[in-house]
Amino acid sequence: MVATEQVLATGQQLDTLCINTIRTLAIDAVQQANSGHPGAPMGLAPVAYCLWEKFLRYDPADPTWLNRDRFVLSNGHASMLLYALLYLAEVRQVDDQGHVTNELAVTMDQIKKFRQLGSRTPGHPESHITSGVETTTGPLGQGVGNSVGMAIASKWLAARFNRPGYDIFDFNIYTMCSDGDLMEGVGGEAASLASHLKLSNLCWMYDHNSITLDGPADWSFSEDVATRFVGYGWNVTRVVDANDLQMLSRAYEIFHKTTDRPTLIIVDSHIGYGSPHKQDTNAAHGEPLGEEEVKLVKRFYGWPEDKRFYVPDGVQEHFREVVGRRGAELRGKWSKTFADYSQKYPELAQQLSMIQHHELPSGWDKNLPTFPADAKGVATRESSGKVLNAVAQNIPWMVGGAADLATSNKTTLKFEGAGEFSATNYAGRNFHFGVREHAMGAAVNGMTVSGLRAFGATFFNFTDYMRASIRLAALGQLPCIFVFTHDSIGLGEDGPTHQPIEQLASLRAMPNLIVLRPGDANEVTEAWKIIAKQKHTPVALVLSRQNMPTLDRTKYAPASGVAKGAYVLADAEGGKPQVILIATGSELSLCVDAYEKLKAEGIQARVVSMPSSEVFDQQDAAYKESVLPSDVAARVSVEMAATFGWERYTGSKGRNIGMHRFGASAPLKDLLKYFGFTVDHVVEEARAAIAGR
Ligand SMILES: Cc1ncc(C[n+]2csc(CCOP(=O)(O)OP(=O)(O)O)c2C)c(N)n1
Ligand SMILES: [Mg+2]
Repeated sequence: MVATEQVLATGQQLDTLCINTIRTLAIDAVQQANSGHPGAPMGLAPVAYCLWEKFLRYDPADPTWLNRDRFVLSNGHASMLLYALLYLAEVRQVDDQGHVTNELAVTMDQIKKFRQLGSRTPGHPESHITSGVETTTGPLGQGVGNSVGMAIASKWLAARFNRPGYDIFDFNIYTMCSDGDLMEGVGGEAASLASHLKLSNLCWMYDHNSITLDGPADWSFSEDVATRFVGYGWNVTRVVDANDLQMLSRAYEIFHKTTDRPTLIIVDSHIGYGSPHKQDTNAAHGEPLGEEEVKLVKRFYGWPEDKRFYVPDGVQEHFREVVGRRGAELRGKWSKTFADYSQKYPELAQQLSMIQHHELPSGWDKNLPTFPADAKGVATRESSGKVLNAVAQNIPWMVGGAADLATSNKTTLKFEGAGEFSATNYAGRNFHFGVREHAMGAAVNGMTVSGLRAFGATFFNFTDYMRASIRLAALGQLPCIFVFTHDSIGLGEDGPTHQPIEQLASLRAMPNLIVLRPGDANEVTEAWKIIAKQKHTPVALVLSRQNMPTLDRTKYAPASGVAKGAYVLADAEGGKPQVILIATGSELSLCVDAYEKLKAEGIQARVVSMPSSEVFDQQDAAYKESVLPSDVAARVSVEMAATFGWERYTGSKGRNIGMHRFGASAPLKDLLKYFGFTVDHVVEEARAAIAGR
């Protein structure tokens, strides 16, 4: 052998050794946990390895580097693939303050604790737990959706922050995905949006392994994916053997050369590559291989059969020398450029620091509107549109849009320079997500995880279409802003298909989500203050289509009480109520009217406005007691929605006015009467509560 061939041969051997290390780590971790999916990492290891080894611009020493390429594992069930890569590349853990530590994000100990309580290696990747995990994945389709938001963020940041000679942002998003990701509707919505926006920085690697959990993929999936994606406007390329590193490299190079659209690399792979069982049959594969098969597979790989969690000499070194060194060089170069940039454009550099840490610029709350008392009032969607326009002017990286309902949702940013985001203007701040609620949710998550304060809007009823994304925002601790208008039967004539009933209760049941349903225009302003301050919690802002009075705050308590989630708006003389009326949103003024009527009758009532039960629950016991004194059992909640959950605040003797069926198509005033949202009904229930009936 001549010297060059020798080098090549050694190089290839080293590649194989690295790839098989990833595979066997996945096999051993799943076996030890007696739970998990070894097959996908075994099939996909070369696809991920080729990317990390040759192309990914990523410095394991700083997983917070702003311009790092993002690797997203949308088929989150293959989590061990990601954990093995993070381990081998020695990616560092970032602490709660965002500082990079010397600790490894994934140690061998953590790999051995795969899927165990408190480990950094949960069953599916969770970005708030493990540094290097760019976004939380597992529900198929969400990761590909997130990756579209990340690609949007990269383009937006580049358009807003790059300056001649200073390409601060040009990062790419590489997303591994599976049959399930492409079967899920959200995957299709996201793909459609990505090509419409010509996101050339987005690459999906599709694991075309012809199998799903139930059996052969063609039991349920027989379309021509390539043709579908060509139809979307993607650049589609194919690698017919997942083990062919050369062809994989070529495919990644094609992606790099493609400047006008996203790229799909269809990779034909064998799930459980190397396993006599899994490879050739359609056996179920979401389970450990079993001791016997582990041995057979290791023999096939030329691996010592009895060694577990074996990392041969040279593997980690190779990652260090190649991935680590390239990453360090690239980041070093970038940091020098960024240092110059910071000198030249200190304001922009400072903004980037705030973006990275979800911090607010000083003066973020200046010029927020206050609204004078007005009996006719204004819909909260209207007042919210005004407040949003003020807040967004103060926070230049607040961006977003609606799922084709911007004029109804009132979310358009109208001030000078806001602009429309499009394939020809990546600097725009108004987004048109199209009638794609789910992809909007997933994209907003991806934009938020990239530092932007992104909002997405639709009718409240359609939260059901995007709920999985809202849930991942909550789980992944992303401060996303979801704006939902047409919040109840109050929307009127559109009828029960559009009238939310159970959505409030169901979103309130979701951990780490703040639901805010403000009760007048000034409460809207206060609600936006809560939203702006979030760093780890998404908010669902729930707004009305119909007008509601702007309450006279000289007569009633100031709206600043919203900051505590619930507050006493109007009180009994001496603060000793016989009955407490609790309301949110448009029902607040109804309770105020009932309160006045009760007062005229000599009944001592209190009105509590509770725009956010989550925020109220966080207050100390003394405050909660001051708002809802335990010795007042006569309580009435009023909300045009399912009453589920209100018992927590009204107690066993309380009464709940709400919706116990779907709504109806009719003018608002008829609906209010028909469903009992009248002053007389509230008064009647208040009397009944006092009487203990
Ligand atoms: C939304 C959603 N539905 C169902 C599942 C459960 N699940 C996990 S993997 C999988 C399908 C596996 O098929 P494929 O996507 O082709 O992945 P592969 O098994 O080939 O790795 C399913 C249904 C899920 N994770 N997410
Ligand atoms: Mg599959």
